[in-house]
Amino acid sequence: MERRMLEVKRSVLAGNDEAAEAFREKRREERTFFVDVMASPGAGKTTLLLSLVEGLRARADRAGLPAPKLGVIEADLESDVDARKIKEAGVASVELNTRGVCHVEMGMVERAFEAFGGIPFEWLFLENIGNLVCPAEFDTGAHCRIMLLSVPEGWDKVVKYPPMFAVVDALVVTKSDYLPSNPDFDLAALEECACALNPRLEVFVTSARTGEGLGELVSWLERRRAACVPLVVRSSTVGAFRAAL
Ligand SMILES: Nc1nc2c(ncn2[C@@H]2O[C@H](COP(=O)(O)OP(=O)(O)OP(=O)(O)O)[C@@H](O)[C@H]2O)c(=O)[nH]1
Ligand SMILES: [Mg+2]
Repeated sequence: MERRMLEVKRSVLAGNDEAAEAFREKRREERTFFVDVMASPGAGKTTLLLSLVEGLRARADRAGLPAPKLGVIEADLESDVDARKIKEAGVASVELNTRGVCHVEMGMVERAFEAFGGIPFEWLFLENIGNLVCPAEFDTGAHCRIMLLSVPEGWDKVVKYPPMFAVVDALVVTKSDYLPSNPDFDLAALEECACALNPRLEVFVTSARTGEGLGELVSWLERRRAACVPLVVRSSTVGAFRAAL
C-alpha cells in the first residue's frame, strides 16, 4: 500500500515537472520573467510584492523607460483580499483559490495565467499559498523561486523546515525592523544553516517599513531577469552599430 502511494506521488510530481518546464520555456520566449514567492502565512509576501512593484516602477522611471508590465497571481485557500490589494496598486492580478489545497500545481498556474487574457508581461509573480512545507515540492514553472522568513517567526525555521530553504534561489528575511526587539533571532546562524543546505542561495535582509534591503533585492531580480529572457535588439541600435563599423 505504502509503495503504491509512493508511485502515485512520483507520477503526479513528474507530470507537474513536465508541465512546469514547458510553461517556463514558453514564458521565457515571450520575455516574461516569472517569480514564485513562498513563505508561511503572514511573513510579508503581499507587502513585499507591493514594495517590489514600487521599486521596479521607480527604477524604470529613473532610467527613462516605460513602466514595466507586471502581473501577480494571488494564491490563497480562500478570499480575494490580497488580489484586491495588488489591483489597488494598479497591477493586473488574478485570484487563485485552491479551496483548501495547501500548494499550487501547474494546472492551477496555467488556468490563472490564461485568465489574464494574454497581457505581454515583463514580470509575473506568484504569491504562493502561505505554507513553509508543501509548496517546496511543486514546481510552478517559475524562473526564480524566493522564500521569505520574517523575524518574528524565528531563525530556527531553517532547521525545522529545511526542504524549502534547499530549493529556492533566494532567502528574503523580512520585517528586519523587528531585529532590535528580537535579540534571539540569530541572523548569522540562519545564514550559515541555510547556505549549508543550499550553497547557491542569495540572502537579503529587508524591511517594508524602513526600506532596508529592498533596492538590493530589486537589483538582483533585474539581473536574474536579464540573464533569463532573450535580448530584444531594436532596429535603431542595429543601425547605429552598422554605421559605426
Ligand atoms: N513591522 C513590519 N511589518 C510588516 C512588514 N512586512 C509586512 N508586515 C506586516 O505583516 C503583516 C502580514 O503581512 P502580509 O504582507 O499580509 O503577509 P502575507 O505573507 O502576504 O500574509 P498571507 O497572505 O496572509 O499569508 C501585515 O500586518 C503587514 O503590515 C515589515 O517589513 N515590517
Ligand atoms: Mg498575502
